[in-house]
Amino acid sequence: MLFTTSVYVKLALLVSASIASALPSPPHRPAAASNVRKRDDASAPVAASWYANWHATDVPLANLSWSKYTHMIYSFGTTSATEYVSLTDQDQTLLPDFVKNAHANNVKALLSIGGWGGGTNYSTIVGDATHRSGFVKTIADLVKQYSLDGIDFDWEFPNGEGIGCNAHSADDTANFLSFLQELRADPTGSNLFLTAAAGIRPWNDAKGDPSKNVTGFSTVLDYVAIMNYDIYGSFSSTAGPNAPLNDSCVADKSQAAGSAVSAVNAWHTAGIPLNQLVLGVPAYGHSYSVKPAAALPKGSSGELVAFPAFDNKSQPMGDSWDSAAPFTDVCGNTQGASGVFDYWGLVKGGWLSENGTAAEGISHLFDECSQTPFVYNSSSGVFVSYDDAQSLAAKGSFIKTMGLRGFSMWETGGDYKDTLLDSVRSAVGFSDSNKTTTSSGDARLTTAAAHSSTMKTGKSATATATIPATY
Ligand SMILES: *[C@@H]1O[C@H](CO)[C@@H](O)[C@H](O)[C@H]1NC(C)=O
Ligand SMILES: *[C@@H]1O[C@H](CO)[C@@H](O)[C@H](O)[C@H]1NC(C)=O
Ligand SMILES: *[C@@H]1O[C@H](CO)[C@@H](O)[C@H](O)[C@H]1NC(C)=O
Ligand SMILES: *[C@@H]1O[C@H](CO)[C@@H](O)[C@H](O)[C@H]1NC(C)=O
Ligand SMILES: *[C@@H]1O[C@H](CO)[C@@H](O)[C@H](O)[C@H]1NC(C)=O
Ligand SMILES: *[C@@H]1O[C@H](CO)[C@@H](O)[C@H](O)[C@H]1NC(C)=O
Ligand SMILES: *[C@@H]1O[C@H](CO)[C@@H](O)[C@H](O)[C@H]1NC(C)=O
Ligand SMILES: CC(=O)N[C@H]1CO[C@H](CO)[C@@H](O)[C@@H]1O
Repeated sequence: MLFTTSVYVKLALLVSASIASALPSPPHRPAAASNVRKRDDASAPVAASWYANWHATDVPLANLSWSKYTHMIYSFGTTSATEYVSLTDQDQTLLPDFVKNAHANNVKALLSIGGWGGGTNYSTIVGDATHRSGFVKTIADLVKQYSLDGIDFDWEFPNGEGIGCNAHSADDTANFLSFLQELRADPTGSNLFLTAAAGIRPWNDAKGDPSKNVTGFSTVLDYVAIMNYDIYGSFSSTAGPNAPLNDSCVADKSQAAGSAVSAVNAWHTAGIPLNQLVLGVPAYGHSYSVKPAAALPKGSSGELVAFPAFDNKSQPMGDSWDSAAPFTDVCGNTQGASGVFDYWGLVKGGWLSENGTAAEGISHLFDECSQTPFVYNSSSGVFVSYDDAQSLAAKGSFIKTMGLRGFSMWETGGDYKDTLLDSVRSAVGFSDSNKTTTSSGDARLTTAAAHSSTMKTGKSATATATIPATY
């Protein structure tokens, strides 16, 4: 997740009315060596979450609702141009415990490498043949040492500065693909569950624009998780939805900063099959300092505004996981409070009742276009854009309708009594008690195929209701 000004989010949105003429062919991978773990069924739906190691004390591994997940992603190992993947002392004990818990619950255990602050050396590593081989070997060794089922590559973002000091080059995306191909050619790498966490636009090409053809990645990655959050934040010119489902319906086109709808279209058009796309969903929201006249122009009994002006020099404190104490980030820059409210933080902080309704004295809006909620405290001037059970049900329905692979939630510990997790699981079609979906894998693939052909011809009557006309 992003906490600071990002060049990436300011990139022009790729608007494409035309649909890719060449649809991606089915994934092909090198033959599996016989002594390694059997690959997952390529259509098996995904209920995943990123587990943030820095919240391990508050979110004990033994307390997680393991039965509700298919994949769990330990976050983060960081990139290093000398040792390739760096783990901390804490990871030496926490990661084995994580894997043990996952396997005891029949959940695939992945290690995520990178993250907002941990990807500074990705470009250096994948940009050099010796380093690429070293990275492959390091991953193979880590997988064996920790009994991992897979690796998640969270590079934020190729050919960009990311947090501000990422090494980057015009060849980043091409080198990333070369590296993944080399990893797949390795006997251990060939059988891993490999995923990438990506932004809402396909990885940058050599010119710094979203790539038009990332088909090659679909043959080496099991899925790409689109991190559809931080779409609005402290870096934006107004407050707005953290994780919009849709942005083609905004009243003012300048408010269309990205969404699940436009991101899925962009990645699919660039060549990733729908059933290899996972929607990243947040269990948190962003806060802003907003004056009552901007948030509630028609007075306290009028409707809350979704895109009010805010004071970017006065970042409110988020919940108790946030801190006002300045710290120095990996780039050497001083950072303050993030203003992040986890979903539990909104409940425990008195914004929401346990059932998710806004507390007495708190203004609330469920925005139609973004399908996300907002709350506002006019006494303190704090405005929060977040996700709740209703917005996650809308995202889950979208995942199901589009035939996406599933969801992945940032972060495991953000929820309150599984309110968000249960909502998105149920809307995607997972049963209450176990990991299977209520609809069969075949039905999901049929749906995806129908969407693909509709996108090509633009003609199917049945699909017009579910495929957005514009993105
Ligand atoms: C974890 O679960 C145990 C046993 O149910 C409980 O006593 C403890 O309070 C829980 N810890 C947290 C941080 O939720
Ligand atoms: C996209 O890339 C794939 C894999 O590299 C290639 O086979 C295909 O021809 C490309 N498609 C287009 C339209 O350039
Ligand atoms: C805060 O907003 C002002 C006015 O829109 C803008 O000039 C400035 O760059 C913003 N600061 C940050 C840190 O985004
Ligand atoms: C997104 O908005 C467009 C334009 O209003 C609409 O046609 C489409 O159905 C919406 N899609 C979803 C998934 O809400
Ligand atoms: C939600 O909880 C609040 C506070 O307990 C209560 O006043 C309200 O009636 C509840 N709403 C629903 C829809 O259950
Ligand atoms: C709303 O703001 C008032 C005044 O700062 C504060 O006393 C109250 O606790 C706030 N409510 C919430 C839910 O943050
Ligand atoms: C899992 O859920 C499905 C659908 O509800 C049910 O048919 C099946 O018996 C359940 N399996 C287990 C192990 O609970
Ligand atoms: C070992 C290594 O490669 N470290 C570098 C990773 O990137 C950061 C940020 O650019 C550098 O400061 C490190 O030297």
